[in-house]
Amino acid sequence: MLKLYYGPGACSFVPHVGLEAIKAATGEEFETQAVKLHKGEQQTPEYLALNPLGLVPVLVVDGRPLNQIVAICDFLDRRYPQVGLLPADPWQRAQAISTFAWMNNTIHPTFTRIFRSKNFAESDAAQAEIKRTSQGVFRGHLERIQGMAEKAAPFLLGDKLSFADAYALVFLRWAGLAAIDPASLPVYQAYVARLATVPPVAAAMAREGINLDTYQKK
Ligand SMILES: N[C@@H](CCC(=O)N[C@@H](CS)C(=O)NCC(=O)O)C(=O)O
Repeated sequence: MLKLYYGPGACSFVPHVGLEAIKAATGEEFETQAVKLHKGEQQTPEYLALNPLGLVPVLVVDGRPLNQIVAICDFLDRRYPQVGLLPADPWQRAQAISTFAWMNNTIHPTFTRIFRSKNFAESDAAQAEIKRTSQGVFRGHLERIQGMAEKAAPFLLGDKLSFADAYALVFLRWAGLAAIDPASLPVYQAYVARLATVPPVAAAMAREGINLDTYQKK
């Protein structure tokens, strides 16, 4: 049995979309548990037993917890290769993981510096500076994704929905929270709007109770 612990709108959306795609293609059911990050539910002893870092996502597979998005998604793809969430060809697969790893280990932590700047500096001035500089770096990454979206056919990695698409959607939602107007990235915005109508993506968004309307002008 598969059970995903997720935070609504958080990076756990990436394996969530994968699980919905697997369910649609194979009929494999999964359970979900929402974790209220703003209430600190990721810090309870029960949750820390699943992930000692106190982070979502966790995928519990037959009672065994698995942490880290890249590992979770690699596991899902290897267990259900027929769904095609990552390419089968070794070179194409490596290229897909290269993009996916960049999203997870570079773009994602850049947003964390904006969203949780208190974790990175003590003074208000230093936090504001981290936020400001990270916002510029984050935007640069989004522009690179926009370049990829220009060539989407119709998905980032070709003709199949992949984890990279789900991450791209998460980042554009986060851009809104970081006071970056998604309309200033029109090709990216149009690609994400299309993505949101793809059934596994729409199903994960509905369960998480999220939409694309996150822009907070500052
Ligand atoms: N490298 C981790 C990143 C996970 C992560 O940063 N999760 C965030 C949500 S997007 C979280 O749980 N934050 C809660 C907190 O910081 O307390 C992974 O790939 O799973």
